[in-house]
Amino acid sequence: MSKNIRDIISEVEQFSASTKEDVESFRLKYLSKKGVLADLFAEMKNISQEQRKAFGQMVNELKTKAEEKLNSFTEILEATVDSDKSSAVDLTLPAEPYAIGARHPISITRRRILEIFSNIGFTVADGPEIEDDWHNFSALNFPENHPARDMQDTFFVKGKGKEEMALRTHTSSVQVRVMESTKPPIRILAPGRVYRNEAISARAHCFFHQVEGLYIDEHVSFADLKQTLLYFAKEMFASDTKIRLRPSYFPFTEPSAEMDISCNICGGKGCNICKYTGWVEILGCGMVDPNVLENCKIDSKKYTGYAFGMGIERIAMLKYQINDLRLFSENDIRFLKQFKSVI
Ligand code: 2NL
Repeated sequence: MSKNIRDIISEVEQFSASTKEDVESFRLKYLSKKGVLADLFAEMKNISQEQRKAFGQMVNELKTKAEEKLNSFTEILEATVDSDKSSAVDLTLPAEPYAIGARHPISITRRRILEIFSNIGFTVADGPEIEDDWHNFSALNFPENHPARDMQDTFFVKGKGKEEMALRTHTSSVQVRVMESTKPPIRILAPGRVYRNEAISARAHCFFHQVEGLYIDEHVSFADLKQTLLYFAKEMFASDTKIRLRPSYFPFTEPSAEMDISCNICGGKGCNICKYTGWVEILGCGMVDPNVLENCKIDSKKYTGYAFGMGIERIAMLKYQINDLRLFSENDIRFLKQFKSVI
């Protein structure tokens, strides 16, 4: 009997397998429930007491050998499949479906705003989010004691031994940089993220996105501003949209105004969105204060300009009827995937 098992052991040792099928037939022959090993274990009870120990040892040796062999077959087979993908991959199978995402509503809205103004000759300018006092406040005619400079309104960051810096509170700082370095005519848009120290709610956040516009040339008038903004409102919302300007105040413009559009939800009849007034505020604007031009070394006797600023979130909320500012920054996939079809 032991002679017999020795033969089986050497058979196992010499077994060669080059395909998955070979390996499986090896497993079936030696290690399956009806295989050689199972038979030998079953035979154990028929073996005489004296021979049983030697027999058991032989069978165990065979078992170890067979298992080792099976493991090495499997390893070799996996390694060859890995290194030779062409035979492992069925190229006739259909491709994995590709999960297509959606643009963020802020991106969609920003792109549309830029497109509308680029059609009438505006180009895009960029600048830093961490600004010095001059570009964020002083050049823009903010007095030394203006409340916007307070810790409650502006985030300040300490530079290493350098002057205290602010997270920009508007993208006007970008426009100051352009005015300082460019001779008019200037016709630019400054899109970007801005920061304000506000408690987070449905209507306020500590950061939001803005697009500001600036046009400086000889003879630029308030009529130019009004007509440009009317064109924008019609393009952004609906061709029958009306605008209305209300006097306002900003340190960097004089005169200043806030612009409303006719409510495109109720068509001016009165609803929740327009608080039953028929109008909704969408932006602030005005003629660039001569002090600002002079701060940027632009001759205010020769040049005039208009500027405006709008919150991208606000425009997107009106356009898509979104009622909570927090949705924009929570990354909830159920919100974001609703914009799949919008470019
Ligand atoms: C608003 C109002 C505004 C400006 C931004 C501006 C920039 C320069 C000079 C003068 Cl460099 N003005 N920007 C003017 C008026 C209003 O923004 O409500 N933004 C969300």
